[in-house]
Amino acid sequence: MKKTCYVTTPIYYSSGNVHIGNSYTTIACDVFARFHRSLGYDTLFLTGMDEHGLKIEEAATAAGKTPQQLVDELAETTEQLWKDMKISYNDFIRTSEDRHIRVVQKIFNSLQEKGDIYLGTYEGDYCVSCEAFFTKTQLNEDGTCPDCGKPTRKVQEECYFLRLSKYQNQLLKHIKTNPDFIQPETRRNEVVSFIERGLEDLAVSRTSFRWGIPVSADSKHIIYVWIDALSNYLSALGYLSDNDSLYQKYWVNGEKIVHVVGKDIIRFHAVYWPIMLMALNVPIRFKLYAHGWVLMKEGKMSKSVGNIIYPREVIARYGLDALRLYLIKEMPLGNDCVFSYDRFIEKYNADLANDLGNLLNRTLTMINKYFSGKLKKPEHNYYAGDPDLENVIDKTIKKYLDSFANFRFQTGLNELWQLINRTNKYIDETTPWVVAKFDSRLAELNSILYHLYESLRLTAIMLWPVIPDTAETMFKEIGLSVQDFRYLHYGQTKSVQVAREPKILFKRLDIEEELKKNQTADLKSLINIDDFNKLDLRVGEVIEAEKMAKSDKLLILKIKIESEVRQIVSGLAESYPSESLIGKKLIVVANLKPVKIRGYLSEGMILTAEGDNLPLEVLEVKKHNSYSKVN
Ligand code: ME8
Repeated sequence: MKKTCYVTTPIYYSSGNVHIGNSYTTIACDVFARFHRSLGYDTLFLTGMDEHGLKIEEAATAAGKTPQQLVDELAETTEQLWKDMKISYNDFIRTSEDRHIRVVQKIFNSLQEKGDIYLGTYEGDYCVSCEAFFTKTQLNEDGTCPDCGKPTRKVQEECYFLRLSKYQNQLLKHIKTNPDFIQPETRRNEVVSFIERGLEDLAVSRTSFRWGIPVSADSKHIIYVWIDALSNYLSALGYLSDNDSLYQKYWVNGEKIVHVVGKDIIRFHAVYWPIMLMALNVPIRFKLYAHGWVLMKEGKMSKSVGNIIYPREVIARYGLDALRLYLIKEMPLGNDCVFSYDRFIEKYNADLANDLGNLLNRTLTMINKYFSGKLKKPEHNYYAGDPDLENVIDKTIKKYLDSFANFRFQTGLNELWQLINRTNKYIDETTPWVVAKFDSRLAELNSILYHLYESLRLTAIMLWPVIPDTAETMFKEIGLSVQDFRYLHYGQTKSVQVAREPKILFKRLDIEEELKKNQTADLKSLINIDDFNKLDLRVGEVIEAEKMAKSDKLLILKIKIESEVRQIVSGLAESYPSESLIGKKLIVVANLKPVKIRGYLSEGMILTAEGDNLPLEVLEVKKHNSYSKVN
């Protein structure tokens, strides 16, 4: 029987928020699933959507839709995105599906029958945005949510609780006897100290909204999102349903079970989920990998800062594999990584265009030029450096197998790039173009190119989980009709036939050009008309202008707005001689709080245009005067 592997992503909130950060989780799981499939594991890869809760109910009302309509639309767009990103999931579970609802209700009932869920009263502070309750000590000083900083609401309601405290010691024991249960170790230590501080029973139902799964015996209560959401990992396997064969195969008797989550949701997976399983007598067979965040230079991606990058925007410009490789190669397990277009383009040129693209192109060109596309396995080595290259290949394969099996993709890829670079160096050392000048050295030339070929072939196989499209193009180019992963050893190829006209896989990008294209991407976040209406813009006529003493840039202007004369300090001196402004009618922000600039009062701001190495230019009106409206 084949070994099994069950890998899951978190289920995404139905909020249309799939950006490059949370797509990292899904891509990483895809790499893990493909890797295990390539090794012959019977792999089940689950992803899906977390569709219940107050936030979704409110978003649907605001959009004039029913919650079901809203989540249906978002599920469709998300699934399409995953398909376009070559995510090889086997099942897409949605928490609004019957197959899930039935199981969650049974889980809840069974925990209640056992006495592990009981009815009580909850009093405390609730954050709608994070759908989380907080104790007084957890809130920020001003009473706002410690996670998102938004205001919290005081609530007091009857609700059901899950007895966490009862399982505290059992959970600690499990974590301590299974050191690789939570990885990386830093996250494991955080979880242990959280549990050691003492677990409070967890509120697991709500009566304040309707969009969710009702407790079957007490339907005014809705089962709170985490019990609902976490159960997806079992409901998708048919647990507690008529046909639980997947549950038996992948969970009870499975070889590998891996949940992958971002660091912000570790507690739910490392504490609440295993306790639910203990209470249900389901064996805790999973490992938890907690990854860091994809950040921007300024910090977190957020709608209010306006710095969110969506995968489609990157893919449209640089292709899917460039995005997949960047995210997987830049993210060390457990830490954060930073996404910036300058680094992205730099890595694109270095890793893809130079190192990998060149190796493929140089090798295939030479096999074509010297041997009309065909090679034979050499009978022995000729060049003294051959064993070294063969050793590097062997070592890389070992490290790749070990690190990818343990979710350490960055480590594995760094090794793989060392092999690519070693192979490029091997070309420079062996100088095939010199060897080719001697008919007597044909067998030696064949051997050199065969070494290059084998290195490329194995590289393509190891790259397949990460950049499947590129690897498959490489397979075609090097004449592999099937992706035969069994031959993950040097020297397994008997004869070679490569494509006669090699393709250029990745063209070098001009960094300056590309960064220019991104400038519009630096737009500030969206504002609504109410925000805009807060600005009081007026036409003002410059009646006096003088340069500020000891300043190259600043002018002190007297500006007449209707009957009032204002003093405004503006940085126009390098672009306009002071007298040239007199009489100009400019646009002024008239309700800016007055400030002192170098001791001079400034009561407003002049609107200007800047950029593209041009001098600052004031925005001027010709016909209108200071009684005209500006909007
Ligand atoms: O948490 N970088 O859903 P979600 C990396 N529904 N990962 C990020 C990220 C970033 N910038 N931003 C978010 C939920 N994530 C729940 C899960 S599972 C039973 C329920 C990750 O849509 C985040 O850490 O808010 C999480 O792992 C995943 O995206 C989904 O987040």
